[in-house]
Amino acid sequence: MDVLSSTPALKAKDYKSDIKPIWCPGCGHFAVLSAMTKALVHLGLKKERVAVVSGIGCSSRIPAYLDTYGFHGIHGRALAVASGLKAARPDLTVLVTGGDGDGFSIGGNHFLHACRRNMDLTYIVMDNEVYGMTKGQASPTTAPDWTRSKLTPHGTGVRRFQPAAMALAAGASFVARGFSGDPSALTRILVEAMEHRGFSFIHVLSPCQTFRPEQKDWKEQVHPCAIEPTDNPVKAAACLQADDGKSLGVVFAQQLPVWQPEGRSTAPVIELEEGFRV
Ligand SMILES: Cc1ncc(C[n+]2csc(CCOP(=O)(O)OP(=O)(O)O)c2C)c(N)n1
Ligand code: SF4
Repeated sequence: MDVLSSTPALKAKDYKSDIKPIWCPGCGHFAVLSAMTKALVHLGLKKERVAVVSGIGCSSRIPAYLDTYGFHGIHGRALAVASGLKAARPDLTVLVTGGDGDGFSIGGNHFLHACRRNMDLTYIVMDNEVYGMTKGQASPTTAPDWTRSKLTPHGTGVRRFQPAAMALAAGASFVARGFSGDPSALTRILVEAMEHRGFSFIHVLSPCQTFRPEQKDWKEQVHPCAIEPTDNPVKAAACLQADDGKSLGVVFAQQLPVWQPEGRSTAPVIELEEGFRV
């Protein structure tokens, strides 16, 4: 069955909160928000069974725009918070959202260890190769010769971080790339990612209209991934290493051991605090 034509109990708008996004007109993040609500519709998830956790950035505002449980956290710490939540409440579907700055700069170490821990989380990174919220500084995915930021007038001169290849190498059990300019395909990827048991990483190309206007050309540059989804990490790695960063689709999906702590802490917070007292 086509994931976009199922008959839902809730509609996409039911998953949206009353808060209107304050993103710039044309920001790619609008389409990602919309794809997320459509994926939730398809999976028929009850709003109270879903939690969306983020860090800080334009992309990290997403929890406020959804009528699910949400936590708009601190910069780079979304995966730490989400992992704690999933450990305590394995019954919830936990989604994590953020940007390339949030996830790969300050949050880079959490990213690597979340991949290898392989908890059942879905991590959606909206990559616009810039820090949008703080007005256009270079991020780890910015090309070394991008000179439009006053902080790096000669470019960073530093090789780009390769999010999908890194996720695979670090142990993520589902790796895909989507594009905000193709929201239907992105919705399908999100559905697959949320159905996958384990850590799903979705690298979403999501242009910043304001600080990277040239990214409007991405719609001419994206193309389908060279391989069908594989459970062979060597094949997936070869594909991603040869990749231009603009190929779309699910690259890798494999059932790997999922880390989930046994039992739950029953200690009240006051008792835990006591344990840390010096
Ligand atoms: C500890 C800390 N350091 C720096 C910042 C400033 N800061 C806020 S958002 C952000 C980067 C946002 O970029 P990205 O995650 O790529 O998201 P976008 O805004 O592009 O969607 C930075 C550096 C902060 N809020 N907290
Ligand atoms: S600054 Fe860029 S990322 Fe932020 S809302 Fe505007 S277009 Fe989107």
